[in-house]
Amino acid sequence: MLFEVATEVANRVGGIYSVLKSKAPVTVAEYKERYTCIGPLNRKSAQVEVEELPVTNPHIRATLESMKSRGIEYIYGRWLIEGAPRVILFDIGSSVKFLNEWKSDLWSLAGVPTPESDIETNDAVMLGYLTAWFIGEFCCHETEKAVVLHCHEWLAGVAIPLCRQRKIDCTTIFTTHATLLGRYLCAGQVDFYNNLDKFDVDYEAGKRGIYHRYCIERSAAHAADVFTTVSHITAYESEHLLKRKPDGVLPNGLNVVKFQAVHEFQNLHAEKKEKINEFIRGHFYGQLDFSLENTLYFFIAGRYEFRNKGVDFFIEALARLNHKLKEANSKMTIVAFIIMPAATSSFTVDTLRGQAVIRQLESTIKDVQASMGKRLFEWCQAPNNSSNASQVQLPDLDDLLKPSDRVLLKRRMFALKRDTLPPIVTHNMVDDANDPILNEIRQCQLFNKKEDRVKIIFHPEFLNSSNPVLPLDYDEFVRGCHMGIFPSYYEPWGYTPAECTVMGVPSITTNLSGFGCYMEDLIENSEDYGIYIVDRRMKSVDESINQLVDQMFEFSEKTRRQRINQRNRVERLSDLLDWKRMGLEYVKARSLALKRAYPDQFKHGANPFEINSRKITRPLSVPGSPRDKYAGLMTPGDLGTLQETNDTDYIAWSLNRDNEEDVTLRGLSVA
Ligand code: G6P
Ligand code: 1S3
Repeated sequence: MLFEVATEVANRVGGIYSVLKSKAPVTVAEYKERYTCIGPLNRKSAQVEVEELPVTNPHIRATLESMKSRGIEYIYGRWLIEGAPRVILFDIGSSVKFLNEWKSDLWSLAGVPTPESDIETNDAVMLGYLTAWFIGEFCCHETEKAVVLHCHEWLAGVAIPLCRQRKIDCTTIFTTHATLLGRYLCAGQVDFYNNLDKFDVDYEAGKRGIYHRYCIERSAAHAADVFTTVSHITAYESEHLLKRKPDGVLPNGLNVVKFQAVHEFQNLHAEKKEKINEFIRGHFYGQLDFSLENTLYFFIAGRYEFRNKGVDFFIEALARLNHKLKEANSKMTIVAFIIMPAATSSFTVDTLRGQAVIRQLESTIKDVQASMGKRLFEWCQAPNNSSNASQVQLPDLDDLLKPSDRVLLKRRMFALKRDTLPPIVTHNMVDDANDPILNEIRQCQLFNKKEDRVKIIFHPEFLNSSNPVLPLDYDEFVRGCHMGIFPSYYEPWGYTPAECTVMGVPSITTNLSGFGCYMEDLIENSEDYGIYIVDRRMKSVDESINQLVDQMFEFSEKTRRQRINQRNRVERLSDLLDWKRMGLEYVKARSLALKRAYPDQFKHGANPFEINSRKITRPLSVPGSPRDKYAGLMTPGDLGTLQETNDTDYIAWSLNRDNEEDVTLRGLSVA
């Protein structure tokens, strides 16, 4: 039986939701009804994401009924996503009466302090105790099958030390998708990667007021049978900040949906780009003096973490690119979007007005077009205009365009006039004067001036198709763009460039992101495949920014044909990111967890999947373990550390690749 616990089960917040949702089809295919996700109940999202069902498994039912008899509320049902996994969502509020008792237990059990005022930590404690309660009782009922408890991130990690301390008959996996300290340290002005081994972790956590959270994270990492992260770079970070070397890396995959015909995604690009063009016509109304045929759309998107997500780099690089394009007399214009949610009150009047005046103009032109067409039709039929067989008379513009049409058109054209520059932000910001993105744009003077070859648009809200200004879902927007730019400083994995890849959109990432390192390890000449990687490890800040500028500039010089070819190549990489491949690392992690918890039940020296007990079932697909370093058959974990399942040694990973033996498996053919 597999239970996966996270705060983002049926509740979209960030990356972990994407992991669980996209992974569901492969996990359900392997575990079927033996797979259940556990999370806190958020009624608003559960209403649309979960269909309630009666509990069929007798042991789960008995456990939940017993919890209910002590006042615990929950929802059991089917998560309405592909794979339809079963979910148990605990109403955390119904356990508040136990909170103080649990907090004091956590203190005496693990020395983890939990201050009164930290609501997030209180929720983590309640979710952890509810999960451990559930698993403890469930394991008493279920004596036939082995139980794997897989918790994601510190917010869902409290259950792990509890299970260990209570000696519950299950095996545990803890996956961290980022470390708390890493995120905090990187957000400040710290040379993080060069000092990883030097930080006084308790002091640093205490200084930032997150010591108690850090304790939860660290205890989950240490108490788990198997501890994993999402990338090598985060594994390296965890080793130093959490003081346990992860047993393996579970890279994030995507549920890749292939089109029947290859050209279909190219058509989608053209279709969605036209939607973005419409928005641009409105946004730049009255000042659209650049050709949309020679315009490229770049974007950065994600959680608003100014330094961690590399927005500082992006804006500085755009300013330098602007200068370079002007110097080169380039005919190209770059429109760079920043899609990051911030506190706003509404769309600006100018933004709404821009879209309105363009739509009015469009609709007036349609009307005028229709009446001109009718007049032209009538003119051509009129016998007077074609009475002479050898000569026909065509109408003048005045015959077709009536004075009333002219007045209407002029009014629409007057409405397009404006003295101000096209805005750099689409919304009214709550704290305009102190917003880091706006201040950086101001400092770099990227004001959408006529002479600028790089224009900038900050949309401080996630996209959706009911947006009145840019009515596109995020996926559609990505398809319509030419390039995604994610120069992150702190990025344990980074779904954004991975999503670009499966949609056939080139992207720029860094060798400080899990995704960037993964691709760099897999593909030689990744730039040819539309995966550009900025070196933020060995280069100075200035050099890295210049590298980013060169990559963007080089892209701007490509012809349309070259861009189309590159999109085809990028799209071909999507198989590398498919859960069908990435999911094998999860299989290995579970296998290792079972092996550690029940060593006697594995025959000595035999294949770990050849199981000597009816308690543990064979996984659906046993991961391959290619030995040939240069074969294209490897699984992602062969770059990683989940080697114990295959009875080989841990392969250490280091930031400085020059000092490392060649443990990577380059040369994978993706052509
Ligand atoms: C797709 C379409 C082509 C279109 C092209 C525009 O490939 O199939 O019909 O010409 O996109 O590409 P661009 O890079 O200029 O947006
Ligand atoms: C984390 O979310 P984030 O954007 O805060 O988890 C994601 C899923 O594993 C990961 O892709 C991302 O890099 C992490 O940073």
